[in-house]
Amino acid sequence: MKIYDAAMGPYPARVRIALAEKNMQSQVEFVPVDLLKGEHKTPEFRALNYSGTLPVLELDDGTLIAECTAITQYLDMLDGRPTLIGSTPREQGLIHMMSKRAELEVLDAISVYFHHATPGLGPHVELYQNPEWGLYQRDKALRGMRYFDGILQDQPFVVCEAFSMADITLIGALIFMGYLDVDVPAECEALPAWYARMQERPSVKNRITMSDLTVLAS
Ligand code: GTS
Repeated sequence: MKIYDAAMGPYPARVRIALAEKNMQSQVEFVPVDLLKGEHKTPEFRALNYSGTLPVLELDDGTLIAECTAITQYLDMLDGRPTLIGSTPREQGLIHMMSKRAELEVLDAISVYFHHATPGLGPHVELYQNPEWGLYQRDKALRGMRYFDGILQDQPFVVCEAFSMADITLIGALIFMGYLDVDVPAECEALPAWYARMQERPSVKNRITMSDLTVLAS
């Protein structure tokens, strides 16, 4: 299997965390794609993923699976013992819902803020920017964080009593925020406490970060 990604990217991190949780990193070859050069918007890359985004999983038979949720689902099901997407219909429904909610209300909103209201990936990649839309999405993300703070006041994980894909999606959002000037609202206590606990997990703690790349480049 190959995964086209950018090592420090918040969305790719979701799949890398899932791989580490499943202890499957050695089964994958990572193919780096340079976002700052806009490699993900070329016709060659769009032939792999119409949406022009990372990550993309390519199976040995050439099958292409994009979208972090779909990739995580595929990887989690491979051994027949899903631990991230839920094992009962109820768990699967709840985890899918909350992962989608973490995407819609926080992670994707932060991403829109980045691409529209900051320099984003630079002028040759960001061909259309709407700063007002970006700031609106940043505020949406702040509301989403307050929502998840409320959820996490009553339970240790985003869904039920176990770590899941829904936690991974929300971790992706906080990784993205860490690169930007967006902070968790000051009144939120459960969300930062949850994130501190998440960062103790080897799958999260040992991931490649921006500072690792800076060290490698120096
Ligand atoms: N819905 C997609 C998914 O879940 O996979 C979104 C993927 C996405 O936005 N990926 C980012 C991307 O390709 C990668 S990263 O910014 O997290 O590294 N962004 C580039 C762009 O131009 O949108």
